[in-house]
Order: sequence, then C-alpha cells, then structure tokens
Amino acid sequence: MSEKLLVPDIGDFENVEVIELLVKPGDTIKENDPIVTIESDKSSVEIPSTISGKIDTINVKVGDKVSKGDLLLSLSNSTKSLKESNLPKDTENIIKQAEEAMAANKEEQVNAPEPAKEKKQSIIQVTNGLDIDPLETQDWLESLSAVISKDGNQRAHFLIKELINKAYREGANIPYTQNTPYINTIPPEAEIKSNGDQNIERRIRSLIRWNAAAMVVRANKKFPELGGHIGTFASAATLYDVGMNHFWRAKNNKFGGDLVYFQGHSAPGMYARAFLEGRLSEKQLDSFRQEVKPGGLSSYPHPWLMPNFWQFPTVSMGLGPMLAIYQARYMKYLINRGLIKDEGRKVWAFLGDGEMDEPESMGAIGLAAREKLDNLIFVINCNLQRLDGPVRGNGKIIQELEGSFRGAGWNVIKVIWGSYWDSLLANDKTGQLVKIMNETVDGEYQAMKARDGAYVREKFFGKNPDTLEMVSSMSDKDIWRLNRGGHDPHKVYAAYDKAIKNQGSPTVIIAKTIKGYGMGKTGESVNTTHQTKKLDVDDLMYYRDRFDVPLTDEQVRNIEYFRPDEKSPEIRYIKERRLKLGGYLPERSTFAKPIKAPSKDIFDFMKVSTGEKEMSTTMALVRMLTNLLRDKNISPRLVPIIPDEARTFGMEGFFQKIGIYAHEGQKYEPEDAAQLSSYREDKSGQVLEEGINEAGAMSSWIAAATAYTNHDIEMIPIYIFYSMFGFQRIGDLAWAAGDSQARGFLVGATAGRTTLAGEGLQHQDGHSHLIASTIPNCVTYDPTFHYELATIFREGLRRMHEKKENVFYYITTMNENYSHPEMPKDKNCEEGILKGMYKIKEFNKYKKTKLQLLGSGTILREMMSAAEILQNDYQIDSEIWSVTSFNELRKDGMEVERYNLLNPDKTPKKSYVEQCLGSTEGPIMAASDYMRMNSDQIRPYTNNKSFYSLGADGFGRSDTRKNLRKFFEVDKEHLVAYGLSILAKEQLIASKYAKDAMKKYKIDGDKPMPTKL
Ligand SMILES: Cc1ncc(C[n+]2csc(CCOP(=O)(O)OP(=O)(O)O)c2C)c(N)n1
Ligand SMILES: [Mg+2]
Repeated sequence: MSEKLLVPDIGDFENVEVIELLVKPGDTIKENDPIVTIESDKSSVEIPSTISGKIDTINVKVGDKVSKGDLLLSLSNSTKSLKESNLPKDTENIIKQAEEAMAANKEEQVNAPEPAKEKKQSIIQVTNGLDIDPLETQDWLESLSAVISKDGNQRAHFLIKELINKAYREGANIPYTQNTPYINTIPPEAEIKSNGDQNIERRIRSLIRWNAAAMVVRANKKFPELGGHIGTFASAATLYDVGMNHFWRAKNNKFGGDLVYFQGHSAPGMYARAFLEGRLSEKQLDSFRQEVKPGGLSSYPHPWLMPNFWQFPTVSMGLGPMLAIYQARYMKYLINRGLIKDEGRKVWAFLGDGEMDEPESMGAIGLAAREKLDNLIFVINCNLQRLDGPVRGNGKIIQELEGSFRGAGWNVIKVIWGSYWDSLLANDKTGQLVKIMNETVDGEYQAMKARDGAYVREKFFGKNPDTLEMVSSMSDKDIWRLNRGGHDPHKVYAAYDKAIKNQGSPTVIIAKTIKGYGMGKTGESVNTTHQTKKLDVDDLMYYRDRFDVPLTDEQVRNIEYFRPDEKSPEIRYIKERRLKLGGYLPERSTFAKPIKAPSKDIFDFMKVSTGEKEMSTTMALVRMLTNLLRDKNISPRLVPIIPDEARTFGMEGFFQKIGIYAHEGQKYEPEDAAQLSSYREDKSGQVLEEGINEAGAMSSWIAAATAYTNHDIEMIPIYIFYSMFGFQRIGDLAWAAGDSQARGFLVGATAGRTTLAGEGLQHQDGHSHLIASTIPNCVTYDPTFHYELATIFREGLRRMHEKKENVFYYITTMNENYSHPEMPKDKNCEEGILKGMYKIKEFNKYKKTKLQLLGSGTILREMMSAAEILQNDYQIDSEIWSVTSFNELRKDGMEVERYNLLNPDKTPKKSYVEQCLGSTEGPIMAASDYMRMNSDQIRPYTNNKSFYSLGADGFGRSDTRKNLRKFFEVDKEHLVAYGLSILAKEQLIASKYAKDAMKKYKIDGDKPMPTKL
C-alpha cells in the first residue's frame, strides 16, 4: 500500500521553514522516526512519521515553507498507525494506563501487608473546659470506644468523618483540625520490637555521645575560636543510632544504598561513630574544624572538603529538606525511565524543629505527597529549641508540624513519649493526663527539663488533682526518668519500622527530644544549649556518669576519647551491624561510567553561517539539543529541566519527542492532543517540567547532576531558566551544587540587560555572571554566536561527563534574533572561545590610530558595528575581540599573577589576556550587556594598557531593544562616541571628533548616570 505523509497540525504557525531533512528516498522508516525539522521564529520541531514503510519520494526540500496539510513524502509498503486511524493516541494511552492502574491496584490490595491491628486506644481525649454536658460527652465517647473495639479503627474513623460531613451539611461550619492528641501515633501494643541487644546499643551510644562531645571540647580548648555543637547531637543520638544499627543500608556492589541527609551541625556525632567503626583516627578527631591541613574534619557536611565521606551539604538550613524531596522524586524518575532498578531504596532527611521555619523546608512537601514519594522519610528532631531559645514557646511545634504535614497528605508518625509513660497513659481513664499534655506549651516543656522531678510534679502533674494523684506513689527521681520518645530506642525503632513499610505517601517522624540531653545544669534544655561548646570538669564528670562511660577521673580531666578494644563486644557489634546493612554510612563513592562526548561533527551545522536566517542563541541551543537527542549515547542521559517556560524558549517540541515526566502518566486527553507539540505527560517522560518553582527545578538539577555518585549513573542535566530568576533567586542552592560537585549545565536564557525588550526591571539581568563567578567550580560563558555556543557546550560535555571533572557550566543565551557567521578558520579560535576571548575581526586600513574593542554576548555585535563606523567615518582601525567569558579570563589572570608574585625569581608567565592584548596597539574599550564590573574583571591583566569598560549598570526597564541600549550607553552610537573620546583622552586624536560624534548621535554629556534613574 502506498501512503502520503502530510504536515500535521503545528498549532498557530503557517509557512514554517524546513531546515533539515532527516531521511532520504529509499530509506525504510518506522513510525515516530523524525522526518524533517521545521523552524518558526521561536522554535524548531521535528515532525515524526505516523506511518512506517519505504520512502518513494520526498516532496519538500530545505528552505521550503510548509503549513498544515502540505505533502511531505510518499511511502510504499506502508502500514498506517492504528493509533492514528482508529483511536487518538492519547485515548489509547489512557486506556492502557487505566488498565495498568487497575492491575496495580489489585496487586496492591493483594500485596498490601495486613495493617498491624492497632488495639483499642484506651485514651480518649477530652478537648477543653467548655464541655456544657459532660455526661452526654461521656455517652458519645463510650459509643466510640465500643465501635473501636468491635469494628476497629477504620470504622470509627468512617463514622467520625460522616458526623463531620453531616454537621457541615446542616450548616455547622466547624473548622477541620488536622491534629491528633499529643501522644504517640503508634500505641504500645502495635509497636514492632527491635531484635537488637539494647544493652550493647546503649553502651555504644554512650561512647559516641562522649567522643562527640570530647571532640568539640578538645578543639575549643586548643583554639577557643573554633566553635562547634554538642547539644544538637546529644538530643539526636538515639534517632541516629537506631537508624545506623538497624535501618540504613549502605551502597555496595549488590545494592544502591539508602541516602541519608544528616542534620548539618550534628556532624560531631557522625565523626564519633566513624571513630568507633575504625574509619577515622584519633588524630583526625583532633583536627575537627581544622581543615586547612589535609585530613581535617569539616565543621559541617561538605562533600567538597570530604569527598569520600559526606554526600549532602545540609548546614544551610532549609536546603536539606528540599533537596531530599527532589532526590526522592528523582530516584523515582530514574526508576520510571528504566535507568536504575527499583530496589526499594529510601531517602532519609534529618531536620531540626527550628529549621522547619525556613520557607524551603516546607516549600515542597505538597509535591512529595502529590508524587506519592513513599521512598522518602523525614525525621524532625523536636528538641523544642533553636539557637536563641524555644521554637514555639507559646505553642507546640509538634502539633503545628503534624497539622501541616497531614494537611499536605503525608503519613505522620509522632514519637512524643518514651516507654516509661506507657503505664501512666494506660491508666489515664479520665483523659486528664492527655488533657494536660495537650494544654502544656513548649516553653513549659522545655523549662521542666531544665529543672528536676519535683518541679515536674508541681508544674505538670500538679495542673490537675487526678494527674497529681496518678504520680503520688512515684518518687521525684521516677518522675524525672519519664522519658521523651526521641530518646527511647524502642519507640524510635517502632516508628522507623512503620515508616519504611508505608506505601503510597511520604512519611514524617516527629520526635520529641531534649536539647543537650545529658549535659546537666549548664547544657540541658537551657536557652544557651545550642552554643555550649565548653564543658567544665564538673560537667564532664556528670556527662561521664550520666552515660556510664568507663573513664577514670583523670581521663575525664584530660578529656580523653574512648574506643574499646577491637575485639570488645561493642566494636564487634557495631561493625557487625553495619556489615549486615551493607557497609558504612555516610560514604561517598562513584562507579558511574563516563559518557563519551559526541563526535565533533554533531555540531558542524553550527559552524556554518546561517546566511540570511536570523535566530537567537536560545533557539540555537534548542536546535543543538534536538540534535543531541539523536546521539544514542547522549540522548537517554539528557535531562531537560524547565520551570514553566518551555514555550518562551521554543522548547515545546520536546513535549512530544521525549515527553514530560509524570509519575502517573497522562490520565487525560490534552486539549491540544491533535497538535504536533501536544502537551504529552508520560511515566517515562524525560523532561522535568517543574512548574513555577525555580528552587524545586534547581533541586531537581542537583539531584540529576549528582546522580553519578548517588545512583552511579552519569546524567546530563540542563536546567534552562529566565536568567534573572537563576542565581539571584536560588543562589544558595547553586552554592550547595558546587559543594556537592554537581556536573551539568545551567542556562540563563533571555539573558542580558537589554536583549529582552519590553519586560522591564524584573526580567532584565545584568549581573548573573557576577553572581555565578562567586562559585569556585562554576564555569561561565556569555557567547554571541552559535558556533561559540556549540564549542562551549561540547567542551562542557567532554570535561564534565567524559573526563568527570567536578565543575558545572553556566551559559547565558539571548532572545535577540540575528544571523550567525561561519566559525573563523583560525586554528586558535576554538581555544580562544574556551579560554574566554579570541580575535573575531580586524580593521587595518588606515594604519594611523587603533583601538582594541572587546565585546561580549549580545553587545559584541554593537561593538562590531561601531568598529565599522569608526573605520568608515573616522579612519580609526581596530581589532575586535569576542569575549566569551570575562569570568574565565579573570580566573586565569588571577592564577598567573599569583604565580608570578610567589615566584619572583622565575621568568614571569603571561596571563591569557596579556597574551592576547599585551602588545597590541591602542587603548582597550570593553562592553557587555552586564554591569561594568563584568568587563572590569580583566583590567589588571592587560599589561598596564589603558582600559575602559562600559556596561548596563542600573535597574532594567521596559522599552525597545534599541532604546534600552541607548539608555545604558552600549549601542553602537555610544560605543563610537566613547571610542573617540577614549582616543582623545589618550591624546591620540583631537577631542573635537568625539564632541562632533556626540552631537551627531544626540548624546547629552550631562545626562545622569543610568544607575541613578
Ligand atoms: C540558613 C541558616 N540560617 C542560620 C543558620 C545558623 N544556625 C545553625 S544551627 C541553628 C539553630 C538550629 O535549630 P534547630 O533547627 O532546631 O536545630 P537543633 O540544633 O535544635 O537540632 C541556626 C540558627 C544556618 N545554619 N542556616
Ligand atoms: Mg531544635
């Protein structure tokens, strides 16, 4: 059968140019094979075939303009797509997915573990003192208790929900509460018990506590300026130990490993454990916070400084929670795309209760629930304190967090009370104990743990005669021993066990602890705990006794570390446990295979002139990516990430081609289903379309950019954003990316102060390169022409993903359309592009007066036009340099200058800037679409040549591109006038030429500085 392939619906476009033929007559093609690439003003898209067969004729050629319905080619032996002829493809997808979902549901029902039968909760909450009819209340509560014991929790929950619904329908608009009583989520009867040896585990924990504190105190004794934290880990030791002994599986050759985000300033505890495990020496502990000499231990988790140990930089509060959520999401992405196996790995994140106030901490919890990240577990250590004082003195942080997380759809497990409370709570027949638990605020809870048992008896149990009576037979010491959930290994174990078994939602464990647990009078539960880093001898003795650390008084006075003999039960136990769990944690390693950089010719099409055709560098980038998607090595590893700007950047063609990642596939037929660039969501989609959420997109990028260590697979993430909403918006995450040794591309699109006309102050970026330059391992470029972009991009692929260099790239692309010239044949051009500058043109007709003209990004073309005017109208020669990166030039200049100063006796080296400009003729004038500081960076490295920089300093504003450049004085007319003025100042020409030019171009010398307007 012979068939004809027509141009499909391409949306609002008509007469779109064919820029590439991807097939030829005689080829045999399959359905979905790309046939031609068409390109509108803004984007280029491949048209896939909907038929398979052998091509007889191709009816279009490069340069033709096509519209919907035009004939593309004819095929013989064709088989037309069933999808096309019978069902719209999306409908078919939906049916397929629905069938899969039904099957999965069934499976889930079959496989779902029988929920642990949670026995009757004997505690019934009495809400408050506003009860106008206690007897009636009692009747209702008893009925409820009867339902729970007869028909179970689910039934009781159903009835309560029905009651609330009924009340709502009858007009009682009762505010819905997301809170449960202030008691543990898991009742004692439902607790799964640990099979660990509790005595040994306690001894190990005590030694870790001691060594962690000793390490901080010793460092501060030596150098009081060093700082450190004891109180945080003291409150979290049990939370970590239970995980380390029983839950967290390390990476090894059989398993990918769980990923644990440790709370940054609890690092001393991790070092202390590694010391017992034999991974760190005493000498290393003694170099805590002394990182300048090799072998020191970093104050906080910094993969950059301890690249074989730390995996995640977490100490900038709020980043950890967000990064962990996107890490869990990215793990599912890799699984759903078939790039890694689903091994049931988990992501754990340890967070402080104070840290939860950071907007980033809670900012992505909705996504975690929406995407059903049951591979994610948050553990929030609620020691009720932050640095200065209580987190919620007048309220209850645990309840507040519970409400927010439950509201967002998380599985919430509260671990508030330790086992010593179990019997008291079981005897709370009247509900008065829970009532005072509910009513006591965190400020009181904190104060109680800073005092003693007598105080707790009076201030807590004394709130109500019933509760006071409950503890009448207990001594003050017994009361003092009533422990908090986060310090009880049994409760913590049960919570972790429940968390790892949870399906369909992320889990948050909210554990109540005591800040500075065991530190005694100076450090326990007092407002100054956070910064207590010196313990006097009495405190140390107390700490030793409190945790039964086997040290003599003399050893305590010397603040000695304690590590039992290698053959001791403790060391054997700790090693055995870790062996069972696959190895040590934290540990950073990578076994990822490099990705071979694509052959150079894949970018050849970007080395030829575009002729009449005009395009922006943003569009050139998208063209390049489209091409890369045809490289079988590179294609599956590309991870295009966009917040919500695919159409702005002309990337909508990716929707159909590689799909948008959606963990549930696409449950609806998109409105634009019939169009070529239809919004296609897919479970194995490749694009991460993150919504209007730059921080989330950056977190995804970091997850992808570190997949080489966290998942042992090298990925190539390319996050494309409005440049103004890049570094300025998510600067701290970019810093964390550097620390994490992320590898990938960040693209600041629509960049520059004057290329995005009409978008005003908020969108016009004239400084992102400067912010990017603050990150030591960030390599930045501001290219003008498509061949520069291609050269830079390919080198990025080679350096990062083939040679595994720990750098990441920031490249700006613009949205101004212009034609791109052929790549200069000069053999040094490529090297110059990569080093930061190369000579692109020279005017040398008059051989009298010369200027060195440096232009970058979009302003290079203004500079080239200015040079032409200077030559034609003023007989001034010039050499024009395309500066692809002032930042890279500065790095080289700094390094060379430093070397020369440190080696006064050796022949001085020449910076690359000096090599290019040092012996050229005439003063230098440099300009970019960024602040003057951008080009100013190379001023010191020009061998004392006169150097003048121009740039777009000041707030951006809306206007035409021409007017904006005039305003910021970087248009060709200003460049001509400034050029002449510079030559006059250097006494190379008379000043009247400059004055005349200013008059000609209507430039007012008294105009205020743009920064003041
Ligand atoms: C973004 C940020 N701001 C401030 C700090 C300084 N800081 C370090 S720890 C801390 C208090 C943390 O309290 P919390 O989260 O409750 O942890 P805890 O020590 O109580 O476990 C502060 C303010 C920081 N590390 N990061
Ligand atoms: Mg805290």
